[in-house]
Amino acid sequence: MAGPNPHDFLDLSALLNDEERLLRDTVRRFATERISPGIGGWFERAEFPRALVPEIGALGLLGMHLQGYGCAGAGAVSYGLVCLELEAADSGFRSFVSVQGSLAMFPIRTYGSEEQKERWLPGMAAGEIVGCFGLTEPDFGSDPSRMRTSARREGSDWILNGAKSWITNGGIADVAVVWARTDDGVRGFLVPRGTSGFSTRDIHNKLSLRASVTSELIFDDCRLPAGAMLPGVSGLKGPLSCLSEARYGIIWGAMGAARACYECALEYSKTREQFDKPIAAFQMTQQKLVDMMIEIQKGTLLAIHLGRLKEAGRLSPQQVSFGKLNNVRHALSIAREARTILGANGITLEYPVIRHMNNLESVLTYEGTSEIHTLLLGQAITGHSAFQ
Ligand code: TGC
Ligand code: FAD
Repeated sequence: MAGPNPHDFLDLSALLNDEERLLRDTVRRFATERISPGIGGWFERAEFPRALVPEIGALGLLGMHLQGYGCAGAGAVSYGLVCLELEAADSGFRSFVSVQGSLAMFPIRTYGSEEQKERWLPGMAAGEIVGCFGLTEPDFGSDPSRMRTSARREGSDWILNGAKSWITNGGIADVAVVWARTDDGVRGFLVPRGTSGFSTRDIHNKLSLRASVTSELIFDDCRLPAGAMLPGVSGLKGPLSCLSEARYGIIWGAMGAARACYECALEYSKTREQFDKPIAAFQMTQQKLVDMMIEIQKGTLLAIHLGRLKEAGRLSPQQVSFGKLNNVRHALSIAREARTILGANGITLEYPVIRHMNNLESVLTYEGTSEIHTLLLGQAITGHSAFQ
């Protein structure tokens, strides 16, 4: 009898239904055929291939976990599998899908007016309209409650002033979901590209997530009509609820990046020979590969469990923090170990490992740093807040 599959040791595939497996295989094929051949070059040239966005839309992956307005209404595990397969190619593509679906479309779907939903969502689902999410500011990252960006009333209009930083898709977005302080607490605004007083500036010289656009958003007396505000939510719970959605996708995505590193290191170790033997035959290499494989299987099992809780409407933000913290830090350590197995070859873009490793440094920081998620969990188990 054949032993367990080195690529799915615990047969986690058996925990998925036929529809989920079909979706996973379709997205894996798309990633292998359409992303993997170009990714080394895009990363090196710091390019995001926007031309692929309508293809991703045509596959039904944008806002896929939302209902109506051209969205697929898929389950949480399906959405997670998509994140995993895209991030196995590159974190930049999972980032794109997270921002578009969970951070831009989700607040419009959940908190938007009927007019806002009809205006933006079908085009965003199709990949014809790109969105971004502006919460972080130059001086306020982990603590967005102190944001300075403000919106004040002038007649029925809103006047937006301030700046957002580190915004994924900022420079290519057709619409920005921007969170600003008002007399009525934090509110969300939909700011179309081209609005007078709104400009963007891309952030260059990144050594991580190079195949992803990251930008500043600048608002200088930017005038918006009354209908630009999201009517359905006020307070920080608006943006924080979006973060729960996107963080959920990262739980899965991180395992995709980790899997790509493990598979690359496993194959490399079987063909690279030193001291007259494949390096896979050395105990220390096996220790590294086994530790990677175990953490990937555990992290993927965790993702499936959290996905099923989400589908049952029982997933808490703290459980999302558990998954994000655990899976991203293990993915980063797997990428670093895989890099050592590749020796010198591990530092080139000829192999995916160092690209994933560098990308995961951003993934560890964005959507709540590992320290913030540790504090959220610490608060959940002790009852004491240690944020300040
Ligand atoms: P706190 O007092 O705890 O909460 C304020 C209100 O929000 C509610 N809430 C949530 N609601 C839904 N989901 C969540 N996850 C929620 N967390 C909190 C909370 O119940 C409360 O509601 P109410 O009704 O009582 O007002 O807020 P705080 O100011 O103490 O903040 C807590 C803290 C530090 C955990 C929060 O600020 C935080 O998570 N900071 C990290 C910031 C962050 O993650 N930024 C990410 C920016 S976006 C990004 O990185 C995109 S990268 C995308 C990519 O490319 O993939
Ligand atoms: P800081 O908050 O300044 O933190 C610096 C260090 O201090 C961290 O280690 C942090 O954990 C630690 N720290 C802070 N407070 C505490 C505390 N109370 N206790 C212990 N340690 C603490 N933001 C968006 O709004 N939209 C986006 O689309 C977006 N995309 C991004 C894309 C990329 C590539 C990157 C790198 C970031 C992106 N971000 C985005 C911003 C991201 O969310 C922030 O970088 C993140 O929230 C951390 O904020 P900061 O960088 O200002 O770090």
